[in-house]
Amino acid sequence: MKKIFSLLVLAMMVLVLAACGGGNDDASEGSGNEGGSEGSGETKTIRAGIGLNDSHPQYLALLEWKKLVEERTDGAIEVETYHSSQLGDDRGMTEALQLGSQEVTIPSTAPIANFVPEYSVFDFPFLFPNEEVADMVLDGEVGQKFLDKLEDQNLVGLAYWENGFRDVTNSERAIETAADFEGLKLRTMENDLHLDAFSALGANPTPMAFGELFTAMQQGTVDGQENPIPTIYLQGFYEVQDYVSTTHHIYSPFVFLMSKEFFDGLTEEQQTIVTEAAVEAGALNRELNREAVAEYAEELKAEGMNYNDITPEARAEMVEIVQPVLDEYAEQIGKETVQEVYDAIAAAEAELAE
Ligand code: KDG
Repeated sequence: MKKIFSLLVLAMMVLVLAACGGGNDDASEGSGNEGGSEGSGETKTIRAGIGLNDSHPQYLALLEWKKLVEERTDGAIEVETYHSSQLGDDRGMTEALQLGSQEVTIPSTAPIANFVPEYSVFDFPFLFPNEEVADMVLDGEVGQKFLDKLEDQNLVGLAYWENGFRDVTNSERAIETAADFEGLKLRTMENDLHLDAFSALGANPTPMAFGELFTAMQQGTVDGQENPIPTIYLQGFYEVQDYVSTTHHIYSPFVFLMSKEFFDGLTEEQQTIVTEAAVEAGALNRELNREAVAEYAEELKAEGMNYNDITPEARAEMVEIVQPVLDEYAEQIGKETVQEVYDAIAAAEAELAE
């Protein structure tokens, strides 16, 4: 009797404990803490990882986000930042968010298409005519609709940041026309549309995590790659590449992702704080990135890279060559979804032209 009574008391105690904070243990293992300023007072920790290095506008803006979140939550949320693929590659980190073993990552839309196939539309070559139109579409209704699609994947999209217009570098030749892609071993992000588009252009593309890229170029495993100018300069690609050609073939948005489990564990006020801070720091990311493009293009020339722009005719030829690939993906993604994006782009262009 006495024994059962003490067991009951014990069970009661465990239940009471679980009710008022047991989750923390679980939380501390993976998805942050339940408490926070309004809650139990325990600090919640966010591990935020990216692939690019600590001099890239993406990381500088992430540090700004950290500052805003820690200030506005009076330290109830602490942010640990990791750069240079320290926590893994884009796909691995996104999976870690789904599992709740990491809280934040900011990949390009290309790897996200492996989780939400509709995101491939954002990587349609030559889709966005310029950054202003991209901002209007991504920060508008269509952009929000795509962020909402992430919830089914246990992810929350807080904002769009900018990777930028992607250009091609390689160690073989200048890309003047589509024919210059012939047989070029090109690294691409892990995205089937990128692979199919570069195959259609005659290149020999291979998907690879960002963290492996520099070594692959150094060892000649690949002849080249494609990324925006700030990445080409700040990651030191000019040390292992001779040619940079401003194809501007894809405008690459970043998506600021948070683990849904962690986000749902925040108070409403904290959810607003992390989201508003992601939008504000995103504006800084875009500003720094656009300044960096102009500045670092000159730096690449100064570093001895052979720098060429492509003509509108050459770009039109590339658009024509990849169009059948886009038609195929539009079928897969859903023509309505693709048309919605095209309509939003046309509306933004019209508004800017007024
Ligand atoms: O931090 C983001 C990077 O991991 C990645 O998205 C960079 O554009 C990129 C690439 O080519 O992998």
